[in-house]
Amino acid sequence: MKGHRLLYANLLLLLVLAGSAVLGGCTQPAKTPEPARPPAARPTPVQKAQPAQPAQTFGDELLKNASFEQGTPEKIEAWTVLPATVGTLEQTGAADGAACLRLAANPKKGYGTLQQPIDLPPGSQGKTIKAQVLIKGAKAKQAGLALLVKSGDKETRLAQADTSGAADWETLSATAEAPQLAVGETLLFRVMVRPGVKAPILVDNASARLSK
Ligand SMILES: [Ca+2]
Repeated sequence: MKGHRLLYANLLLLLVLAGSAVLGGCTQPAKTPEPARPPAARPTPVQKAQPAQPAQTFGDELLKNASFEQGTPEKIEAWTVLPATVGTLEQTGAADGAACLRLAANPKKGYGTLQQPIDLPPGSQGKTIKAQVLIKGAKAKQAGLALLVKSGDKETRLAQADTSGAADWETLSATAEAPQLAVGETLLFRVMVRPGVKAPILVDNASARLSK
């Protein structure tokens, strides 16, 4: 009996194996799992075209005699040429109008300086003040433009731009937030020439304007 049971068991096993082989042959080969797809991107909401930011506009010229057209060669109207500087009006080679300013530093007295106070109209605080000037004849960093607040001997520089050494007229621009001036403080527009610069530096078309 034991031998029969073993035989049956073996037969059964064979049948099961054969059956599974047949069935396996009929069944579709298991599909290889597809690679996981990245989650579908959410449809991006249609971006509404943003209206272009309007270019910042600036108001009237705040400087007097901004193009150096008024004055005598040695007395330039509205501008102060500090004693360390030799400044003369030139009637040739101007970038704007008929005249420009020729500026040279006195090597014994430090920086050459040309400046004018800017009268800020009421309601200027928080607006942008944009200063510009054209300069010719300066090598890199030989001359510069600065906006500064002066109170007695104390000076606080708000913005500065230096020459890059361009061969022709170069525009220097400096912008700052219009300051709240306390009593005794003055906002100055200043052009500086480094000590010892011998080549004449020409200055023209200065400008200081407030954003609207
Ligand atoms: Ca001019």
